[in-house]
Amino acid sequence: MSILTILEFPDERLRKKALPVKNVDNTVSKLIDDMFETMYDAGGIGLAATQVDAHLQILVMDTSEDKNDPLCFINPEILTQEGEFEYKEGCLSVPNFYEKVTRPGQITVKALNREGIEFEMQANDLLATCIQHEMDHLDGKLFIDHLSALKRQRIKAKLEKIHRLEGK
Ligand code: GNR
Ligand code: NI
Repeated sequence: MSILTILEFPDERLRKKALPVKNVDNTVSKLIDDMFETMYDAGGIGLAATQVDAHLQILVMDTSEDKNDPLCFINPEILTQEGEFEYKEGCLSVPNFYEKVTRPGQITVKALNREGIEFEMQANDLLATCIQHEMDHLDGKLFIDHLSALKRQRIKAKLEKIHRLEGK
């Protein structure tokens, strides 16, 4: 397994739209293993393939306290959404910035698991937020796109400065 490099805003590759996975083959399995290792190593609760410059519809997630409940979603689709939930979100691709975002608070999602078997799941609150945050990545969207243009611009300027100083 390997730890992959996580792209950081404003990298344009975070704007690419992910394509559906046609076959859950060994290449996809290896990518999923590497995504889990990368997510756990970075201390995140979710990771989308887009963030590691793989433009396929794959998400990994673990919102459990003990980091022992790995979830994988391939070609996810939201079937229903209801209610509202507000959460102070962060993103491994927008490091060290946290802002409140309101999203639907109860969703049902359909996806393939890592064996390629279709499943449906209901999710609430933090898990629902995380699934929607990750699905946004597959669509080239970031949580900061839910904020005002002014806030987004400030975050962009600060990250660009940090990247300049770090020589990224
Ligand atoms: O680690 C993460 N924490 C988080 C907190 C609130 C809402 C969403 C997230 S996902 C984020 C990891 C990440 O960037 N996934 O794309
Ligand atoms: Ni993110």
